[in-house]
Amino acid sequence: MPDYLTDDQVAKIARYICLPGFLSAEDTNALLIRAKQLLEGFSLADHPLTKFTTSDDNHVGDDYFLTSGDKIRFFFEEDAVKDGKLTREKHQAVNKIGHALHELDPVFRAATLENQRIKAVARDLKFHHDPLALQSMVICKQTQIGGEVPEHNDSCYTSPPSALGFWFALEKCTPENGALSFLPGSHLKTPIVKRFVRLPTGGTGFEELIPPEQVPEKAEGKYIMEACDPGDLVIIHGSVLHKSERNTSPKTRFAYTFHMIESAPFAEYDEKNWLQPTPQMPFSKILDSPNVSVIKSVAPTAA
Ligand SMILES: O=C(O)CCC(=O)C(=O)O
Repeated sequence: MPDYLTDDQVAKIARYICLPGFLSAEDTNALLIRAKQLLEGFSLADHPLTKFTTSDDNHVGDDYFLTSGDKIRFFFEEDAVKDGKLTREKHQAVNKIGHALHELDPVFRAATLENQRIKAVARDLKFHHDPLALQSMVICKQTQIGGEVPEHNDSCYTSPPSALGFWFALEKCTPENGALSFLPGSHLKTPIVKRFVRLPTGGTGFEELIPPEQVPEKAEGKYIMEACDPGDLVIIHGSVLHKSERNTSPKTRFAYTFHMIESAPFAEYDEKNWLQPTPQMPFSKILDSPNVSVIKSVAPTAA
């Protein structure tokens, strides 16, 4: 008998599942308030004004980004920095906060590594033997200039691919402020064709996994938008294509997300990945004791 999910929900992880009201109003509010405190509190004094952009030819690759895996750092919206200066107040200029909130910040840690419901979901899904948490972020989608997140999937970390995204709405997410959309079934038709890696020449870039002439036609279909209320959790299969549009509305769209992957020896972590565990901060386990067996292959399965 699953602890938290229904059997139907477990079956749907081959695409994505939305769990309304996963976080209580109190817990959601605590995360939102904490995110806003962090935005108010960080210093611009030694900040390199790193922007977060997802376009292929201009991806973040500076040291501030590359060494952020075990820190809490602040990345600006593309349109919030002009001629080396912020065009608005810093708390309204940050695109995302990352990438070790779940390790370092007590409020985000409580919602992630110490969250009994997350452990129950990991046990119910049996998607991983011994899941690890990594890359936590608050995505702010600021008013008017909130950056779009182009179509992508999240399976870049391990061989075989094993990522699940846990994405929590902290505010109401609507078509106007950049709610997430998904391409159902894309996990079956879209092999992982490239991944975001550290380049030998420095910085980051995309490594092609399949020669361009062998890349199959793009998965066809209609994106489905998941409008969400604060506290809803969307669990995203690592191979499912998803995206979110630019926010030009007067309302922010704060969300908290982290990724869950399989550990060795069941999956091998890619040493080229931009995000590497450190001796001081290895990736933390989600479960107190591993799942005895997995019922979902980490490779995509039919929905
Ligand atoms: O929050 C968003 O708009 C995008 C999130 C996303 O793509 C992800 O968590 O992988």
